[in-house]
This record gives sequence, C-alpha cells and structure tokens, in this order.
Amino acid sequence: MQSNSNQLQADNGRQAEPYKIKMVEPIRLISRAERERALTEAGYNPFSLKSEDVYIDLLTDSGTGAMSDKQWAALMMGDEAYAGSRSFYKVKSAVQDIFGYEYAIPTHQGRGAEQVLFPHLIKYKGQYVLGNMHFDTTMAHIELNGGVPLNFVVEEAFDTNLDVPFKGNFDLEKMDAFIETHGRESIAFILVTITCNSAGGQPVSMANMRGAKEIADKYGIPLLFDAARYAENAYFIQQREPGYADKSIPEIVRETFNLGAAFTMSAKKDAIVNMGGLIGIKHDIELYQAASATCVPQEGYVTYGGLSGRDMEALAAGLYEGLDADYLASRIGQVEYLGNQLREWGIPIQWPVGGHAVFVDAKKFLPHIPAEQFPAQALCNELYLEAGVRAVEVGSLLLGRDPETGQQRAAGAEFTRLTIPRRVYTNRHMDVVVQALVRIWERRDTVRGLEFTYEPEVLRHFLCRMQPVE
Ligand code: PM9
Repeated sequence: MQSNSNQLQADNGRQAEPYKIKMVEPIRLISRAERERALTEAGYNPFSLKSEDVYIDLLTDSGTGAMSDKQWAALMMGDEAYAGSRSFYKVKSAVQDIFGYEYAIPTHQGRGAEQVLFPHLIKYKGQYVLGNMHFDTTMAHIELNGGVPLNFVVEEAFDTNLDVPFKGNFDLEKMDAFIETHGRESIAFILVTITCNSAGGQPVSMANMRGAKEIADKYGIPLLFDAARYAENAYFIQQREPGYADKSIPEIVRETFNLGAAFTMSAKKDAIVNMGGLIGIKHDIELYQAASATCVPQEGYVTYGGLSGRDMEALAAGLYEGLDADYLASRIGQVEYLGNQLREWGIPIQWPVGGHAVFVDAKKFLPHIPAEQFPAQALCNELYLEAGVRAVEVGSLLLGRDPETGQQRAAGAEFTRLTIPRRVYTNRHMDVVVQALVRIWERRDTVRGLEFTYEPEVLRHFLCRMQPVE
C-alpha cells in the first residue's frame, strides 16, 4: 500500500474535498456506561438507538448527506402548488437531461417508487423478478406484490478477498439458463441494482449491463434499474472498465440508462437529498399512465408524489451535483481511505471497497459466532459500545426468513456495513472508526452472539429486539 504522503502526491490532491464547511452540527461521545445503558434499552438493535447517543453515525448513507449551499438556496424557490408545480418541471427536465427518460414521477423515497411501479410489472402471483442482488426493501415490495425475487450476482461477490473490479455483476449464463428453463412468461422483469448495495456497494460493469440487456431483449423482458447509486456506479466504470477512462460521468450515466426501460430511485443517496424518490420511464406511456394512477392514492398527485415543492428543488439540483467528478473522487476516496487502513491492520473487508461503505466481513472477524447468532449484528453492537460508532448489519438478520417456509434464508455473507454519509464526516472521523475496530479485533474472541426477544415478520431488522447469547 502507498504511504499517505505518496498517495497525496499521486492523486495530486484530487481526493481532497472539493468544498469547504460553512455550517456545523455538534456531536458528542457519551460515556461507556451510558452507551451500555442505551444499547440495552435499544434491545441490542442499533436502529433503536437515539441519534443523540451516537457519536459517528455510519448506519446509512440514505438521506444523511449534507446538502450544498445551492441546494439550500433552491429550497426558497420551491413552488408549493398542489398541481403543476414549477419545481416538478425542474425535476422532470433533469430526468430527461441526465437519464434521457421522458417521464418522471416523484415519490417520497425509493420504496415509494417501488410500491407505485411494481404492481404494474408483476402480472401474477409467483412471477420472478431477476436481479443481480435485490436490496431488502425492494425484495419486500416484490414479495408484497406476489413476486418472487431471485439473485444472480456472480459468485465472486461472496469471496471478500478476491480482487475483481465488478463484484456487482450478473452471472449472465446462469440467468439466461434460468429463463430458458422457466420460460419468459414466468419472469416479470430484470432489475439491475447499481451499485449492488447488498454485495458491498459493488459496481456493475457496462459490459455486464449490456449482456443483461441482450438477454432481456432475446426474451422480450423489460430491464429496469434500481438507480439509488447511479453516479457512484458510473465513477467505477470510468475508473475500472477498459475504454471508459476518457468518458465523462454524465456520458457513462446516459449510456447506462439507455439500456433500461424504467428506473426506481431512492434519491436519498446519490442525489444527495434528505428525502425523496423517483420513478423514471423511458417512453412507455401506458406504464406511465398506470403508475400515475397508482401514485395519486398512494404517494400523492403526480406532480409532487409525496414531496413538497422545496424538496423537488433540492432534488433537481442534487441529481446534477451527484455527477460531479471531483466530488465523486473525494467521496469514493474517503471510502477507500477507511478501507485501506482497516486492511492494513488485517481486518477482513469486502475487497476492493465499494462506493458508499466499507463492508467488514463478520464471518471472518468473528468465526466463533454462527450465522444464526448474527455475527455482523454482534460486531455492530460491539463497535457502538467501544466508540459510539453506529454501523448496520447486512447479512442473515437483514435477509430474514422465506415468507413461504418461515425458514431463515441463507446469506452469502455476513457484513457489518460502515456506511459513509455524503459530505458529512472528515477522515479524522474515519481514523476513530479504525482505532475502535482494531481494539475489538485484538479481543475478538470475547464478542458474543445474539438471539431474538422480539422478531417482526417483515423487514425484521428494523424493529427486532435481541439479547446476547449466554
Ligand atoms: N437503502 C440503505 O441504508 C436505506 C434503508 S436501510 C437503512 O442502504 C437500494 C439499492 C437501496 C435502498 C435503501 C432502497 C430503498 C432501494 N434500493 O430507503 O426507500 O439501497 O429511499 O430506498 C438504504 P428508500
């Protein structure tokens, strides 16, 4: 690994933040005894902690980013008209300009987009939705609409040591063979999640997305994007895929979305807003009309879809800000900074690091804790106790049970995700996280697994309560 000074010379300061800080929000580390009490009260589930009891919050990059001065200024321009808001037309024009899609429907967040669009794509109970790897809320909305979510991510995604550039890719042969066997009618749509969150924020290459599109066309199946991290995926293509080094991020985004018929987006990630979502539809007016009719009763009228005019102003600006090459270099650079340090200490992480988080391989970190005692959740809790840092589990707990059989689904990996909000923390904060994890690493055999005291049926990780196994 390069030393820090070499790294600075090598990237010529490119990874330094392309902004300065104008406003601050105080944070505070409460005492160890207070953290113990807070965690017990939270039922050993970091989602139930009060944020004021958290020092560095790496739970999620969703809605936790810092908006720019331009976005804050844009709020004042919000047109709060119930119908036909000027701010909606700004969002629509950004969607047309950036993605090349004719229709845009705002929603309150990503899952709002899923609940509006999916019922029109899943035609009957039991139809499959094929993805590289569906995110948990996406999986839930597929299932709530009678669909069966299936993942076709490459096997390499689960070998955290393997250094391959696009661990979010589809195993195209496997997906093709599945469609061949089950027949085109059994497939509702193919969903490309960029970046592939559950595999470690791992990118999908353009070549692989093109391959998925060829399969989709061969069988006449629609191809859609789960576009939460549309810009980070484009950045990785530019950095890692032959032939893309000289293409701009907007060009790569346009080329990507040319392959799809529609997208759902949680705008709380790459579009850097605190709340918001989007549906984009390339040109299928019937799908647009059907989704619009569902949007009205569920999210609100089609020119606001659960958002205020000021939210839409911030969103229109954020959709562009997320594409800035210097911002992306600094953002992904910070994720790399954290990942590189952990790796130097021998802490097992998904490698290479992905876009929005460092994913610690808890199976390797805590080999004495079996999957049914949730090693990645145990590590999240330990990290909170050690340093007031809140991380999130992406493993067996999040994956949950098969709704038909009630059996725990087998997770390919047990990850403790250190998710980095956009434009919020400094690398000094990252150092605190490294030091805490190193201290735990040195006494890792003392960490205990967890069992449920309360387990909700759907999306259980958000609300469950647990206790350490005796
Ligand atoms: N992702 C995340 O932290 C927020 C919920 S869990 C704390 O990673 C993808 C790829 C996501 C995603 C949310 C959603 C749902 C869809 N697809 O949270 O409804 O990563 O805006 O988006 C979270 P909303």
